[in-house]
Amino acid sequence: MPYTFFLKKHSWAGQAVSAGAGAGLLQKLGRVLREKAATDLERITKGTSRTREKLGVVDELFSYWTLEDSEDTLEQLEDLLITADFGPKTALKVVDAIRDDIRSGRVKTRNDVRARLKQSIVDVLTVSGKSSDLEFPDAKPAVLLIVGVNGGGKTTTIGKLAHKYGSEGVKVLLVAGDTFRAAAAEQLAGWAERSKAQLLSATNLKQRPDSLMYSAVDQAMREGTDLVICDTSGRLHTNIGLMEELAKCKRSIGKRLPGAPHEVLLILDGTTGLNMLNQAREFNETVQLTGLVLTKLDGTARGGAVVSVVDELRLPIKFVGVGETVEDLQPFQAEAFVDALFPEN
Ligand SMILES: Nc1nc2c(ncn2[C@@H]2O[C@H](COP(=O)(O)OP(=O)(O)O)[C@@H](O)[C@H]2O)c(=O)[nH]1
Ligand SMILES: [Mg+2]
Repeated sequence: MPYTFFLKKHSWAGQAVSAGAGAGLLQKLGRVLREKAATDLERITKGTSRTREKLGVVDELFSYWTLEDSEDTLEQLEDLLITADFGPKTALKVVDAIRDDIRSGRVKTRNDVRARLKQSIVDVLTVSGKSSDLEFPDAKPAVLLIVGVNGGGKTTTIGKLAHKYGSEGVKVLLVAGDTFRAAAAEQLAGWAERSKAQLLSATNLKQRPDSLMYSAVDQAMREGTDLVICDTSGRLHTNIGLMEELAKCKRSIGKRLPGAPHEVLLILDGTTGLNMLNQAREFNETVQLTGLVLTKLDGTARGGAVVSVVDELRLPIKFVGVGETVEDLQPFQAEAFVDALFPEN
């Protein structure tokens, strides 16, 4: 694997961070994450096996490639991409890009078409004008709101983020906004302890998550905390009442600190198929997402579906989860992801 390529190509640490005292620390963290990303490539490759098996047929298809029959091949390719969860619109877009290049003479050989396919997917995954880094503001604290359906990996991702930032000396406060289940606060408390982050959880059963988040931001402002990460209850994107509650949480954070939350990240379970798209639409509508985190890429992930989410909502994937321990979070890198789906033999 050309690890150095990824290190050179991506400026994880460089772009986004401009927070006053926190900036240096957060940039340093970026470097740590980037180095880690290289060594974990293998895990994504292992985890996306289900999608890759489906896409393995693509190479078979290309083995019969002739320029004269390219239209046939492209139609079959479109079908294959749809089977691999890309969704019809995105599959068509990817194939159209190749078609254009065949017409203009830029794509001629089997190798050309394969390379163009990969590039075409990388292009979809690279959201122009949006950083795949966390975008921290000048304001202190930076506030992240983490949302998603039940079991997607919200709390685990928060634990991993707390660990990464905490181990670099960033002062982190975790907010147990999943007030529905007592076990949820306990789970977050465990992560707080492991990552030596502070924790704020409801003191009584009546406390609503929006008021808890208001208090958390208030506390962070008073205590000079760098980063506040708010956990939320998992909710079905179809549950209007709960979705409205999420909007309230967001407003209440902004009431205490205008401009916050600075990032609203949707956690997507990498093993779900196209239902991801419906989830993403609804959450985006309710709380205006700033980015995505794709979890469980070490499992039987169906990576294809996320391509259509990025394509439709133009939201960058900021991180991928590749396991259950604190170390298993890495910044998203489109080239690496696509290489995992279409490995070079
Ligand atoms: N294999 C794997 N499991 C994960 C990953 N992220 C979360 N999980 C597991 O998924 C389950 C649900 O995670 P949790 O964080 O509680 O989800 P939440 O309901 O969204 O907060 C737990 O068993 C986690 O250990 C990941 O990247 N890889
Ligand atoms: Mg949770």
